[in-house]
Amino acid sequence: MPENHDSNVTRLAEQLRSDRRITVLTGAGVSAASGIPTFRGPDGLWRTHRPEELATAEAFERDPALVWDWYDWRRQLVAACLPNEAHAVLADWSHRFPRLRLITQNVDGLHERAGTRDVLRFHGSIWELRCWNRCAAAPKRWIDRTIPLPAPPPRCPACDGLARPGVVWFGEVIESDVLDRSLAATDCDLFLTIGTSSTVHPAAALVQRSRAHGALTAEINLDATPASSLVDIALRGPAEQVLPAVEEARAAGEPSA
Ligand code: BJW
Ligand code: ZN
Repeated sequence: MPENHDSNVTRLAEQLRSDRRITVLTGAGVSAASGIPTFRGPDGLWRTHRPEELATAEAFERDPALVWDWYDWRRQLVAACLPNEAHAVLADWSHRFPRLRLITQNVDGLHERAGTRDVLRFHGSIWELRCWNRCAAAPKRWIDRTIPLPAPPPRCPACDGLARPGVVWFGEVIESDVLDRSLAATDCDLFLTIGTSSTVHPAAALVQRSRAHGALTAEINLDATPASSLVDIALRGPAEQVLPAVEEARAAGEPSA
């Protein structure tokens, strides 16, 4: 841990107060300790799988069975994992601080399983499906937690056409309501970006936007990212250790009853 780590932990802990508008943005690093691989980096999913062959609408058009095989595998992997200490601290804060908003790029649902309220799912959910034809008779999206999928690729219950994973692929726009609420959440007092490489847009731009609104910004990450030089507080380390340390410092600084 860098020399100034402890003082930065204390500095961040002092910012965590009920009257503060706190916005948290999370990425794959937050779920790493749960056993869910990140995308980039030495053990990341993109080391062995090309994003353009699996995470684009063109890839799905070309080979829906291949894309579903990959999502079916990831759904089984995620189902076998549990939320970790990072999820637990953030879930606690979401109840402790009424003005906290949590935006996640993760599609795994672990923040919800840890008990976080009102999660904004920026890139959708691996547990939701959508009609590929966008037929009018089907709901916009529906939940399907069946693992493994009995006969991939799954079908739309309304038109019997292909169903697709309810996630946001490269080249696709973020759902307008989610984007609007996320942009609104950048108008905050403290913006915390955790476990994301800050390379995928528009999520990566949220931290700059919060800065423009005058927020104090902080990052928790194992490695340096494009956001590291922008933020006021950069805490280098695993989220599942740094977040409990920040929570411990916050609780220690609380006036006793
Ligand atoms: C730890 C840790 C531990 C590890 N503790 N830390 C502007 C500029 C440039 C490009 C664009 C731009 N605007 C749009 C684009 C194009 C594109 C984009 O951003 N490309 C760049 C990659 C170059 N963006 C889009 O296409 C987006 N759509 C869009 O903008 O629509 C408008 C538009 C359309 C067309 C043209 C132009 C504009 C959509 C992006 C969708 C991303 N989808 C994915 C897949 C989701 C579904 C699925 O899961 O299968 O989302 S890709 C993947 O990346 C996934 C993630 O949510 C996302 C971000 O990844 P994340 O979370 O940051 O993970 P990693 O692995 O990158 O990083 C993990 C980090 O954790 C690392 O830093 C580690 O060090 C750290 N770490 N263990 C703490 N224990
Ligand atoms: Zn349909």
